[in-house]
Amino acid sequence: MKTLIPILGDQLSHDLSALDGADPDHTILLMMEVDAETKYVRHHKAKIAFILSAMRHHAEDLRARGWTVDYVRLEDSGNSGTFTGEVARAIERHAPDRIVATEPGEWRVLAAMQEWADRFDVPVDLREDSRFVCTHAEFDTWASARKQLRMEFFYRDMRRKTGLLLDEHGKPEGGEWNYDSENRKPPPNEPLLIPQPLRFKPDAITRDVLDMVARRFADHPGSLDHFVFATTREDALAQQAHFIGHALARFGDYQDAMLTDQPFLWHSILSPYLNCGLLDPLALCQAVEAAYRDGKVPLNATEGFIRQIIGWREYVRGIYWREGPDYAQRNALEAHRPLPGFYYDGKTDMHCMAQAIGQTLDHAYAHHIQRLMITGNFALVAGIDPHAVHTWYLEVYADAYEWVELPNTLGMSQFADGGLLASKPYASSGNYINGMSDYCGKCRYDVKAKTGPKACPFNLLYWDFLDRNEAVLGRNQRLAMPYRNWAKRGEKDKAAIREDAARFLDTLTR
Ligand code: FAD
Ligand code: DLZ
Ligand code: SF4
Repeated sequence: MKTLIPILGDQLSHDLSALDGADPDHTILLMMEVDAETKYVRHHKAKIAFILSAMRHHAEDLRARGWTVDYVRLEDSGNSGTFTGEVARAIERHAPDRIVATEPGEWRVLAAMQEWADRFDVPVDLREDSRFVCTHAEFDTWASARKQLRMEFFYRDMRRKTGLLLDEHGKPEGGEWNYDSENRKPPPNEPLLIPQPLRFKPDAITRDVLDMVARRFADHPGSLDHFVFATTREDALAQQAHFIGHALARFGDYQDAMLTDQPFLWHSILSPYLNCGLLDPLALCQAVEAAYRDGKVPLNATEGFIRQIIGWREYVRGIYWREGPDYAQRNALEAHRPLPGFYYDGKTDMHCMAQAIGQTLDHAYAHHIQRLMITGNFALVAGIDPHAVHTWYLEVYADAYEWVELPNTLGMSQFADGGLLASKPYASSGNYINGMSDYCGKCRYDVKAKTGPKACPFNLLYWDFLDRNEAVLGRNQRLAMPYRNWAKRGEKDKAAIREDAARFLDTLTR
């Protein structure tokens, strides 16, 4: 029986469920570079180059392991531009008896794949993606039994399921499930000790892709000048080992810290590789646990890192698939302001925003707190349309696929799902940013000023945000204290904040 197995750009794993039981002698693996995927949002140039180069390297790797790979390049003549069109052409070329595929990471692509059986009159076996710790059914069972879907309890179940960081009695290593209270220190004053991620010199395959992307996607955001991503499994594993050896020990301590012109700090920079399939999340967590058991890294860093992967990463995926395709349309705070232009060029005199956006355009990377508490926080308190914010995050990060980006942006960062994912909005004044970074000392605004021409825009917008959204947020217990503080302010004071905030917001749309 001849089998056609399409492999998508984020399915670059050898243990893909579609390959289970496949016989290399009777199987054609189909890989497709298609316009529709490169253009459904205006992806950062480096994101496109990373995915296409990783796809081309993976095809070589598969061939070296004995598979027959039919690889369609973006500029091949006759390329129809869509997955469905390319599967149709491959059916003509190979006349397969059946199609086997692993489910995709987006509702949009799933809808297209679900039509293949009818459209092509070939049986389609669409398999669950086994590269995640939690299955769809397990997440549904967990979520159905609860009123509130809090990550912490889900995470404990994933610890029990994987056996990660459990002692011999099945209890959490060290006695606690979560060591966050030992994490999140302000930035260290020792820039010379900051480890830098490995930089991978583009090989001939990557150089070809970079040239093509520069030509074809010149109007997309971002730069190709700093492209140093790993594009093979071997190199991604080298970055994994480098992170564990040089940065992991202080990952927990400085997880939330931000420093001018230091894009990476003690973060792993592994999300692009995990999400496209070059790295395996469970194997990564096991390697991290092994470093702890060998006494090389402390428990707070180990637990903090593992929580991000088997906790947050799995949890947001569960939410994405459970909530359905209309999740992307939610707008609980009815925010409708357009995304300011400086999200695409970094030209703003807010130093924190210029830093987070600037490094995003350079590297297609920003770490979690920059995404959540700088660019996300600003969009939230400024009342930007969450769908526009979602589109931006999906475009600009090399690790962005809808299953992981959407719940993080729309739910966690913009509170547009009304609190399904986060128990309160991640909104803050400049004070938080000042505490976790060195940004404010280099800014033209004064982080201590609450009103007036030098007032930090985050200060104005934070209170204005609470004021504007009191009808929806006023009864949130976790916001009781700030609302009490707001209520205590005199009317003159409140009016000054509202006026200054309105004046500032006006500059965004002009
Ligand atoms: P590290 O800080 O080293 O963390 C280790 C790993 O934990 C990451 O590689 C990632 O796989 C996982 N992780 C950590 N936090 C999360 C989280 N909240 N959700 C899922 N996985 C997590 N992550 C993406 O992979 N793709 C996205 O498109 C994406 N969009 C985001 C949008 C917003 C608004 C926010 C607030 C967060 C987003 N994240 C996204 C989560 C997180 O910011 C990135 O995973 C992280 O910054 C990647 O950098 P790193 O590999 O150096 O991570
Ligand atoms: C993101 C992306 C891009 C830019 N290009 C391609 C492509 O040409 N071919 C491909 O197979 N995948 C690409 N991808 C990743 C897909 O968008 C991703 O696999 C789907 O959204 C399913 O998650
Ligand atoms: Fe950002 Fe305000 Fe600090 Fe400037 S003063 S860096 S705008 S938080």
